[in-house]
Amino acid sequence: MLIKTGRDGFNHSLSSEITPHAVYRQRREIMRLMAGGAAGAALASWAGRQALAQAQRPGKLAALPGAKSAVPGAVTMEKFTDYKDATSYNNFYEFGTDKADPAKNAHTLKTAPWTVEIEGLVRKPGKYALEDLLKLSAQEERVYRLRCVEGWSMVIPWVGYSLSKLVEKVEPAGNAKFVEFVTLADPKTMPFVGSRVLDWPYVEGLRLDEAMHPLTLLAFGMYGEVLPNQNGAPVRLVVPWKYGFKSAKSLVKIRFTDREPRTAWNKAAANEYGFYSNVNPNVDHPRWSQATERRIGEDGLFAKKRKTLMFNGYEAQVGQLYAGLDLTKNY
Ligand SMILES: Nc1nc2c(c(=O)[nH]1)N[C@H]1C(S)=C(S)[C@@H](COP(=O)(O)O)O[C@H]1N2
Ligand SMILES: [Mo]
Repeated sequence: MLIKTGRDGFNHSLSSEITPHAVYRQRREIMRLMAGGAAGAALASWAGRQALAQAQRPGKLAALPGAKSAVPGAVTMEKFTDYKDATSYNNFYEFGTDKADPAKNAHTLKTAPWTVEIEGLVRKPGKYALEDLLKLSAQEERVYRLRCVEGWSMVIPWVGYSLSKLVEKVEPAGNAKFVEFVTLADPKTMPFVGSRVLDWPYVEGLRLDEAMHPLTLLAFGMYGEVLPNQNGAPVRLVVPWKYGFKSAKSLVKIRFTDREPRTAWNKAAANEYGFYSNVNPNVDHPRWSQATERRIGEDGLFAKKRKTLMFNGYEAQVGQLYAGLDLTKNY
């Protein structure tokens, strides 16, 4: 029988067996059943109620729901990475270079108040408060693969909207060809800003047409909640067909230019990290192969590596952006 013991009124020995990811998916299943009129049966089960209670807040952060995206290719059906893995295995060098560092150190990041400044070759420059950015367009859920150049990948349900919505609103000038993304570099709250690992602030860039592609996501949340600090709160980019480092976290400035921006990784090692950084299994990183990847959460003894897909599996959607470009030279 069910004994109410835990803080949230449920039996903890049982709840500990349910991962946030599992309950999140269960909740979606419940929503589906409810829509189909089978709500009674689903909700009658304890597991269902547990799922509903926990999954609404997998990380106990503020809820940020998004409607399922209708953008072609925006929702992969692959299994989500566990919320716990997605929030404890991170790259966010401002908080340390070890994968566990951001989860340990990023609590010092102050995410409110937050503004994103729009500048450069644009008709409507200015500072946009996060609250206004959040409301600029409807929040969508996008389930994207994200592949790191180091050879690991995750599948994450992001919440946000196409960056193109913001770009259209600020009206780039006719001579704007590139977009530069500048992230926060605050030595007071970011312990590794000042270290020599990178030339701070962390800067990334896209061609304007890449920035305008509907899959390029301005993300405010994941797993139905606002972003945890270590994942780039309060707002970041997610560019699913490019290596993870293109997806700049904790954005403070978006600058429109007529020249290809110099990016943080390109400055650090130009021969290893080109401007395009499209996921391409046929172009090795100078120090290792990019042919396969390890999906985070599948690292058991018998876990097989996965073959990395061209453009991380988004070739049908984005391949035409690079027609005529030599992808072995433009890596
Ligand atoms: N500001 C900033 N953004 C960043 C990074 C960083 O170090 N600083 N790392 C990048 C890299 S290398 C990757 S793989 C992804 C990782 O995102 P995740 O930790 O949310 O999975 O963030 C990217 N964005
Ligand atoms: Mo990365």
